Amino acid sequence: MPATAPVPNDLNAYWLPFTANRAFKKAPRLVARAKDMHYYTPEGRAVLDGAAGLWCTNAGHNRDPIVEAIRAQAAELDYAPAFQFAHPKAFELASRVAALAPEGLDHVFFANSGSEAVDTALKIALAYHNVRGEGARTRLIGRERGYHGVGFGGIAVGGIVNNRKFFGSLLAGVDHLPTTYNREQQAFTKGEPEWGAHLADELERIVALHDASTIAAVIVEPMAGSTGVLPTPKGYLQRLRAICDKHGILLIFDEVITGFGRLGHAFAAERYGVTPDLITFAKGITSGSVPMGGVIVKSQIHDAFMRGPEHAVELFHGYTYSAHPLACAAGLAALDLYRAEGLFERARALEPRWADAVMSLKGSPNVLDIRCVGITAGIDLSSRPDAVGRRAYDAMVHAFERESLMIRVTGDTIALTPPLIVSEAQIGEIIEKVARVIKAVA
Ligand code: PXG
Repeated sequence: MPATAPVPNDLNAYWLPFTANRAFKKAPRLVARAKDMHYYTPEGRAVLDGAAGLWCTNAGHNRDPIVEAIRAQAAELDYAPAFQFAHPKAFELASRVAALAPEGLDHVFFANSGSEAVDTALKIALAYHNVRGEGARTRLIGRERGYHGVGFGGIAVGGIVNNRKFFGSLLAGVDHLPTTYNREQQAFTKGEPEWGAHLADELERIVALHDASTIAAVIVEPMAGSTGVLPTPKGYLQRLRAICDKHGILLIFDEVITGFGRLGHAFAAERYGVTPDLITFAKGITSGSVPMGGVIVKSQIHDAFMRGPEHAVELFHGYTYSAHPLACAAGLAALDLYRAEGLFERARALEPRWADAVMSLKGSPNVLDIRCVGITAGIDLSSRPDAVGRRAYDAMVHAFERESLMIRVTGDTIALTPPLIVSEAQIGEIIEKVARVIKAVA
């Protein structure tokens, strides 16, 4: 076949990420267009978005101000070298992000995804101890059932078996806190469970085992999204903060999902009144419209690098597309939109109504637990015998094909996380559709 031959309707070449490729290619699920709360299939069928894309389109889809900002930026400056040069919007966006972060987190390093943000944060943590003369602090502590993207650093500190077992021995010197989820103690809790703060004390055990002088950082999600919406127990993050302080360990909040309004605040750090040393973000920064991620860093960490000869690079790290002009333009427009429409406050105000709505699914067939916090929910279904993940997979397919609803599933858990513009009527619609889906896969 000549190299220029057209390849119409060929599904073969594209290897889809985190997807059952063979099943998908037998019955593809395509979306061609989107606006606000809906996708549209190539045939024009409207599909209600119960997942904000992949937890990212917090302002809804194809919002005019974001579309316009990207269009204008593409016409004005397509690319600027990220190393040794910069463009004005990179500074503007960094300042805006820092202003949203807790006091003291004043510096922003840009990446292009959550995975890159996590690897960046881990590397800054290691290098920070190094430049301070504590280079023996190389250990990184994550948590079981944590998800920190798919880079080698992220899967090493992450706590998902399938993300780890195929890829070798990963980073040396990583350890994990236990998961904070316990169904017996926490089932059907709205918001943060009462039980489980003591699990933070496991960090003391890890410190005793390895010695604090070998530990660089602890990384946790304030709410574990990917493994099925696991809100941290009341008081847990405060305890983690105290133990980290006691031992000179940096605390990283991975806010790739919880950032930009998902839990009713700019960052979950604000919701919990706990200030980490670094915050990773991605997804909602541009409302999913252009890839972007980054790390917000405490001044004292940033400043530790700012020494040595002034012509010398201080941190040997960065990406060709760090602070890409299109992403910066989209980010500024998204932040303007969040502010103009009060979407973080809206999420906070809607949370009780959302929680009541999702809890109404209690008693539906096979529902073992429902958790919710902010505008998110995780609904655990019992597994089909000998086919873990099959019931939720069937639910996802049925929701899309028969109920015109987009949901996310992980294992046998349904995750709901609609854009923050979701109306009360649309919340009702999502829940009615999910109720029918759960019955259909019983
Ligand atoms: N950290 C956290 C906490 C995440 O949730 C990443 C890092 C990695 O981000 P990137 O941009 O590299 O994918 C994530 C991503 C799901 C789902 O449905 C979750 C994510 C991505 C895709 C799907 O659970 N989280």
